[in-house]
Amino acid sequence: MGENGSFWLPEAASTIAPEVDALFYFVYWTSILFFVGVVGFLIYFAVKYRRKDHSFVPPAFHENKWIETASIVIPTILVLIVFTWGFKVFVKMYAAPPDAYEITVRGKQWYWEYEYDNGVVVPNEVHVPIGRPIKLNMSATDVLHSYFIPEFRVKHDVLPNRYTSLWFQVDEAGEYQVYCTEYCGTSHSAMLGKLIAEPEAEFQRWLSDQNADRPPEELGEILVASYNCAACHSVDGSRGVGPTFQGLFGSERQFEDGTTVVADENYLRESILMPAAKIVETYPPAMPPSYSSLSARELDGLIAYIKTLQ
Ligand code: HEC
Ligand SMILES: [Cu+2]
Repeated sequence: MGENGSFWLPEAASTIAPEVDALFYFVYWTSILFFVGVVGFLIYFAVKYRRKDHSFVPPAFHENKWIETASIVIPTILVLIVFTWGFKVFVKMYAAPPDAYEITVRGKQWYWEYEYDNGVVVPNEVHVPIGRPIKLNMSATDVLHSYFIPEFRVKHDVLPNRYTSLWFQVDEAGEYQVYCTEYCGTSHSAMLGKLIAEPEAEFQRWLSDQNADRPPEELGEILVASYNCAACHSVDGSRGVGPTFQGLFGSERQFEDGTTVVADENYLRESILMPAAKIVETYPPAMPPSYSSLSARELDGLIAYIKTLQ
């Protein structure tokens, strides 16, 4: 339980959590109000109208239309409020914003496996950036599991034969407990994971460190897919928005300005970090400059991979 948790609810750490709690407290306090009201009147009437002596015969009594109408209308209104309110929060909870950062989650006996879009796979300890929506695309490789983070008020079944998802956004750095809440065999209770929410820069650093022991060519291949280089560069010789990577390394490049160069590691490096420096002849200067922040390791990987495409 976090420092802001109460004695019965854990800390409300995600952006949706306060909304879930508000609805919960509305239902809770109206229930308390009605419980106290009903029991209060019950006691009051039991005392007030108790039979005072044995010869007493109560007078004939008719219903009160106002009380009957009120006892139908008021609960109906309350139920409708809870329905519309609940429906709104439900929709918000299950429709992830389109710009959400997506992580693949696999429930396994008995741990959670996470796969990031750059191919990093980590067991049980997931790092996420704060301040932006995170969407978990989940499936199980064996039996039913269920993904639950109490502090975020999100929970969803994880199934072997289909995808489910949930999303959340955390705005403050912290460490949270992930539970499996669907009995999944012997070590179900040990299926505990950790979620670490941290600032974007720290998260990116962590993420690139995770690739540390992957061979560079393999990392490069993954990055070409995850950074979407493949949208413009083919690896089979066909012409796309950009030149193909096949046969690129070691070949002579012709540029718009008439100069030429033999494509070595330094040329590839420059082409990725500063695409506008040299424009390949017959191609538009369409490559985005967004790769200038790639880590040295990612760059090495991409270059190593391009070198394999002869
Ligand atoms: C939106 C399309 C687009 C994307 C995405 C893109 N590129 Fe390019 N790239 C180009 C174009 C167009 C050129 C040719 C013009 C130029 O030289 O800038 C090019 C040129 C290059 C070159 C020099 C190629 C040659 O034949 O000399 C390299 C290397 C390269 N890109 C690597 C990458 C890598 C690695 C990525 C992903 C991290 C990437 N590109 C993503 C469009 C793209
Ligand atoms: Cu489980």
